Amino acid sequence: MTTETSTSPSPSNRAGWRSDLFNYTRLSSTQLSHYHEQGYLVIKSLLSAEGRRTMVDECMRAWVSEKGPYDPNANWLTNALLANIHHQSQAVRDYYFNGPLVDIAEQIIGPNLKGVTSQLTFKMRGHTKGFAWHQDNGYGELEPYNAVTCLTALEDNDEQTGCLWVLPESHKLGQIRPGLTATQKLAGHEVVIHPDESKARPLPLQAGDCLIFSCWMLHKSEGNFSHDKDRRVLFLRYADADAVEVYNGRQARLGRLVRGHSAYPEVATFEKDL
Ligand SMILES: O=C(O)CCC(=O)C(=O)O
Repeated sequence: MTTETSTSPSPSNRAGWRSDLFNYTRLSSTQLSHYHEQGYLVIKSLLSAEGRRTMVDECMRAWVSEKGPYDPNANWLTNALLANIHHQSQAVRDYYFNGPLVDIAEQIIGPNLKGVTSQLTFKMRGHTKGFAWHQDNGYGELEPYNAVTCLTALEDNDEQTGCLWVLPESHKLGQIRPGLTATQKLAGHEVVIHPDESKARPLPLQAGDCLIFSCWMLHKSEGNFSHDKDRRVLFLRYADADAVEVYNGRQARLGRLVRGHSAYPEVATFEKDL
């Protein structure tokens, strides 16, 4: 399911950043039902053309300075991920902390919210390794189980360049524990689930569109088999402000509070002045 956005800024946002970079929207009840029933939703045009340009420029500066040119011999995670991109890009920081996804995450999760992951997930041309079927909660189980992953396309993508695939309604399976040890997780082992793929569907996105899905949604992507196009996505994740890391002695997940309040003082102050 895809949806259109309006361009009116959220009344709840504070002043002081370039809101012309983003298109604000609220989910309709039909959209919310689709998200809860199917486990995912595509939202059109959350980035304006200027927002996408600014974000790509800032992200590429960070990517090139850290990664250099694509190296087929590098580890797959090195080639695919750049963590904490909001530390290096103002446009990402504004989008993550004050952009339209905050309103959307609030509608799904509730009034108390934190941002728990920001990273680039890129498959530059030549990068033909995909991501196997997994749940994002399989890489790091957060509770409560209502965290939302948001993948914003920085350019048009499709099956050739390695768009996302989802298995609609698979979030109803609940938490799947892939059995990786803490050491394997730290070493970057890949979570691999083998579901019945007969109902899987590719979700090509246009630049500026955002695919959101549940922490239990099974998703995968193939590699980028284009010779002249990159597949660049901004990956953000939001969770309840009191969400804990089940795999880490149920300690509070650190993440910037973007709405409401947290019972954990370490969350209330985390990246507050960033
Ligand atoms: O970027 C992709 O193609 C897949 C990313 C993904 O599945 C993830 O980071 O959880």
